[in-house]
Amino acid sequence: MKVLKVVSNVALLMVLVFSLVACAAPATPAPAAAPAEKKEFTYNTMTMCYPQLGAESDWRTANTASFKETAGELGVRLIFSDAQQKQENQISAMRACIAQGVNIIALPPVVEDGWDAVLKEAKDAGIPVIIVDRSVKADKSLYAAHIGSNMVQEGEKAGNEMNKLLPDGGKIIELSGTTGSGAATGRAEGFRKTLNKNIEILDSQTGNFTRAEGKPVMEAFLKKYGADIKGAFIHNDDMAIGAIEAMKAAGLKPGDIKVVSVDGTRGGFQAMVDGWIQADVECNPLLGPQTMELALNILNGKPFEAETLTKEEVYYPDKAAELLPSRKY
Ligand code: GYE
Repeated sequence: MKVLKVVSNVALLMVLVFSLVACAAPATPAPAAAPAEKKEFTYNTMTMCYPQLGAESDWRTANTASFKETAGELGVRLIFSDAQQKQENQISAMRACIAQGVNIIALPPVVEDGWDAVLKEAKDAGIPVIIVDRSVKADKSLYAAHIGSNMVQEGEKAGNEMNKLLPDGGKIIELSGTTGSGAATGRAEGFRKTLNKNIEILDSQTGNFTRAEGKPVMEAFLKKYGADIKGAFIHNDDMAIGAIEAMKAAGLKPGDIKVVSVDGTRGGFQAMVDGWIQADVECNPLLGPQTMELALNILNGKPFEAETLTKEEVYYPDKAAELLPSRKY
């Protein structure tokens, strides 16, 4: 009985309170536009989706490690996948993340075109997207920010190095990155912009950023153009390492062909120590910490940079041995 009474008293009280609130409402209207208290994200409450494009190079391995390690250190929940260099896999991974209701997506796009539909799906679901590393050709309203390297500038640096290495001009070949990727397109463009007129690009083929594909492409170049090749612009260190194997097999000595490469991985540094690469344009894969900080700012409505470009140098054989032990990737 006693319990019942308490219950009925509570019920009565609640009716009273509700009617009071209801009566009071018109007198002191709550500001109609006031949003419900917005929760502040912390690293511990943030879920980030990272549909990685593949595992094609040492650069990529370091980039994956940077995201996984940073997430582990900060307590971010990271949903990671590997698309094996296939755009359709990246798109399905993104769709799965959207369906799961992640807070934010960081996308390293394998190629530049073809992202509009899935970016729009993310936007409609209220999930901001940060484009990481390579660029996309999509309307800027479809993503929140981009963080990565200026690929055109990397190509320009490579062109300057080739000019210095072949002051009297000569014929060269280009081993390019994945066709249609922002990295390959930008590097090719910047390179051609700065290359001296007395240097002729005999041929350009893709090696898809891998050692395995870089080697046969170089073999074919050597067969076709032989001693005419004075220089090689190679879009990453992994393909350069594959190409060096082909050069060795063809009986060439370090420096016979002047090689300008990109990335600045340990493998690239070792090739400089061994005399095979004459200049290595740095491209920094360690984007995890900056991307997660950016993500938190975006989610919390704080000011953030829509474009963050990584600071990068050019490395040469003379310092390679000294710097190699301190290289992080
Ligand atoms: O140079 C290459 C990797 O997109 C910057 O992709 C990246 C490039 C990098 O496979 O090694």
